[in-house]
Amino acid sequence: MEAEAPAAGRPADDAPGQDPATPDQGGGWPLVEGWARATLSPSGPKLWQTLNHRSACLSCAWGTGGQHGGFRDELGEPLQRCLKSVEAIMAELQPAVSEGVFGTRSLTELQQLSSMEADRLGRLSHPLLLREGRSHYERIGWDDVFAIAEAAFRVPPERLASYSSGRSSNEAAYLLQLLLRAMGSNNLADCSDLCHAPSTVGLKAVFGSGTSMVSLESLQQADGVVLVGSNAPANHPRLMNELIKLRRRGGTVIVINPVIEVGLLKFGSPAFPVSSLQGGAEIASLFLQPIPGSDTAVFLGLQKALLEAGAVQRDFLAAHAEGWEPLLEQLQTTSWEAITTTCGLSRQELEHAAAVIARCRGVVFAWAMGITHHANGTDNVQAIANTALLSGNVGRPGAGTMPIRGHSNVQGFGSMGVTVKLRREMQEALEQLLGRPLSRVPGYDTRALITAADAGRVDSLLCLGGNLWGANPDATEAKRALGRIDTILYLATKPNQGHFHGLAARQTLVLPVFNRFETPHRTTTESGNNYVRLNEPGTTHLRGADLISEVGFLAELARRLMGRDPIDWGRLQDPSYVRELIGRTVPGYGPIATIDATRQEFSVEGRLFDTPQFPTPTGKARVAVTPLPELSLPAPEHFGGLGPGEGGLVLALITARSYGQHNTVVYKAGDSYRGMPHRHTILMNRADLRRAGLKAHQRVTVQGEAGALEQVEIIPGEIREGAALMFYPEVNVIMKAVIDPRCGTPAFKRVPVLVRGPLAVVHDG
Ligand SMILES: Nc1nc2c(c(=O)[nH]1)N[C@H]1C(S)=C(S)[C@@H](COP(=O)(O)OP(=O)(O)OC[C@H]3O[C@@H](n4cnc5c(=O)[nH]c(N)nc54)[C@H](O)[C@@H]3O)O[C@H]1N2
Ligand SMILES: Nc1nc2c(c(=O)[nH]1)N[C@H]1C(S)=C(S)[C@@H](COP(=O)(O)OP(=O)(O)OC[C@H]3O[C@@H](n4cnc5c(=O)[nH]c(N)nc54)[C@H](O)[C@@H]3O)O[C@H]1N2
Ligand code: SF4
Ligand SMILES: [Mo]
Repeated sequence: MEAEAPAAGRPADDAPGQDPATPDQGGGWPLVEGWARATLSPSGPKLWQTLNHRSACLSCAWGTGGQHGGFRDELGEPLQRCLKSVEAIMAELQPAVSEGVFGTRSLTELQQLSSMEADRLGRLSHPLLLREGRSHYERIGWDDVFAIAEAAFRVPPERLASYSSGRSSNEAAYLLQLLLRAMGSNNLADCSDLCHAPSTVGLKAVFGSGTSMVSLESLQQADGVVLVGSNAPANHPRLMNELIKLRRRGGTVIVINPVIEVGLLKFGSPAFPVSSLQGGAEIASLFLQPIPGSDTAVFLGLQKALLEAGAVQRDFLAAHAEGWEPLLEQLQTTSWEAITTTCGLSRQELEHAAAVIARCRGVVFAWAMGITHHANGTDNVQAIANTALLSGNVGRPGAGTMPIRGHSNVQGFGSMGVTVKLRREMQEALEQLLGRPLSRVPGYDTRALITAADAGRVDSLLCLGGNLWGANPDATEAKRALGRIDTILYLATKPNQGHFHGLAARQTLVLPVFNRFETPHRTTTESGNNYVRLNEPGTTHLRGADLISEVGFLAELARRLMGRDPIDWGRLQDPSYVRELIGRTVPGYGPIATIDATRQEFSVEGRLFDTPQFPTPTGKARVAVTPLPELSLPAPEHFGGLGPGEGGLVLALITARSYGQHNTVVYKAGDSYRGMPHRHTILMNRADLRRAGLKAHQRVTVQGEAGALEQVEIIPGEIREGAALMFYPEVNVIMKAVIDPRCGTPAFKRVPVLVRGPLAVVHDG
């Protein structure tokens, strides 16, 4: 299904008044209104003070702020701050949770709170403890916290684990992994396991480096972008500015997405006020709408079309790649029919898109969760990398592969060694630092952690941010598994549902920390474009609160556990000493050791490729065959079938973010851009409704393999036939965890579900 944008309008049967009007551009006036509302609110002055503070934006990993000032990107361009950043800051500027809340509200009451209600309780201000058998969280002092934490960490190392979410600093991340590894545990689960792990694994296999090879400067030299499985208008709004600029200089944007996200057709960015007022700037030059989970087939199709058109850069491959001959053979032996039936796109569409790619001087391939959240997510990433190689689009400015990373410092966590796949170089450097070998017992990634906990193999868990309960598939399993852990410590800025549902067997602690712009010492973060930002110290608006810095907490815990063995853990209270150690042990991070004096932000060395020379043993990229996925859905009977008088059908469910949430934290109820007025909705294609005998706005049951949601309202919209979309985290109760075996990442974007409800009288035509 292809739409030459912006022709992909709403179909004729969408009569006015039938559905709430959805905007015909992303961004636009709601953004301006959002800024105005926030500015005029009581927190307005503090908001602007924070926006101007020299620290990186809290929200996404595109990265804004730092030493260039709050509104500038790494190239010093102004007006580079989006409303999502405001949303994130406003949530942090809330007053403290009021005194009485934890004293008077029982756990049962707290468990009734929605994600938004939990967040709106306010900021955490004092350490809290929930003891076994008690109904309420109680306030405790830091001495007691450390006594409990210390005892909890004195367990056999394989029974000790951490989980982290990429909002904290590099310094905290580094300390977290150093603490666990020094204790003998490699159990460093991280949100990236649920996110871009397939990109890291896939890119490392091909290029020897697991991050984006494209800098912002390089992106600005491209004349083509292929944007796959990304809802950037909502989740990386500043990338939209780059796409607008690329279109203005005559470039082409090819979007590949089963959902026609309105902001990918047209986007009104406040950075370009005139076009914003005129209905937005055109984004997609070409929109391909494949079947969810079929991207490897899409890219095999693009490669086959390049091959048949004589557009494969054979000289380039011969000089700079290996293993490509078997891929060309695979392309020859894979039939067009196999490709097109798998992905649902026609041969003409694929040939047309391939011709557009071949015509461009430089193409950047960018992707997000639509690519990684699949049982073959790593193949998807490698299929993209192969396409970039076959078309000669790597290893020079204006071209390359660019995973669009999630949390603002999730990439920094990986660089700091918070991973179960530690690079050899770093392992050796850490062994030298600690003067002893690290444990060789493989660590638990996030899914393995849940499985191990469920089997009673984890005693203590430290969560540095995040919402482990809410982020996992199969919420029932996650709750049970966490309930089998003895002690869980949650370090967090704000309460979330995980603190009320993800409870340990014996004791659960919720410990309040400073956020990035409040931390009383300097920190650093790394963006998805490999740019390391320096964040200046700040202060909190919370009067009388008893917060701790994450570095302070981890260094003190380590000191109590290990004293001066084998390093002076107490000295790690000093973040510049932590930076010195990072400079010594983290590949590409040399300049961090002197950043306190130089104030020079930098790009991590060895990540950006301006020449086709890659950090593999031979210096060549390693092409690998990517198998065509076999996509099928079970029959309705798999879910218990349809009842008498019921209509319904089995669909591939995409679970995604709305325009008003940050991961498990919901800021706004509805999603006006997709026409979904509240969160208890399912986006479906009209043809599927007719086929199933269901109708728009009817309430249905959405039945997954782990559970069902009742009374879900059907919203008809621009989604590929056979697919549906619902919002995470609420939907996580219905799905089983099916993972990509190469990296443990769950298939959040292709969840088999049965949608069923009373047969509606259908008036067709
Ligand atoms: N405001 C805001 N910003 C955020 C976040 C947030 O929650 N809110 N979260 C942050 C994090 S941690 C992350 S990981 C990123 C997430 O950023 P995204 O990856 O953009 O987020 P998702 O909502 O998961 O949407 C994925 C997109 O993939 C499409 N898609 C689904 N299945 C397929 C498929 O099979 N193939 C293709 N080609 N496309 C598909 C969906 O239609 C959707 O448009 O954003 C980061 N930034
Ligand atoms: N069904 C489905 N499930 C998914 C996804 C999906 O698309 N569909 N997406 C997956 C993805 S991509 C991701 S990344 C995960 C996200 O999973 P997580 O990263 O685990 O979850 P978040 O909701 O981002 O965590 C938010 C919490 O972090 C805490 N926090 C915020 N700032 C700080 C800070 O500075 N320090 C500390 N210590 N805590 C802080 C706050 O208490 C806040 O409540 O979810 C995954 N789960
Ligand atoms: S694009 Fe991302 S990093 Fe930039 S201001 Fe928006 S949320 Fe922050
Ligand atoms: Mo993510």
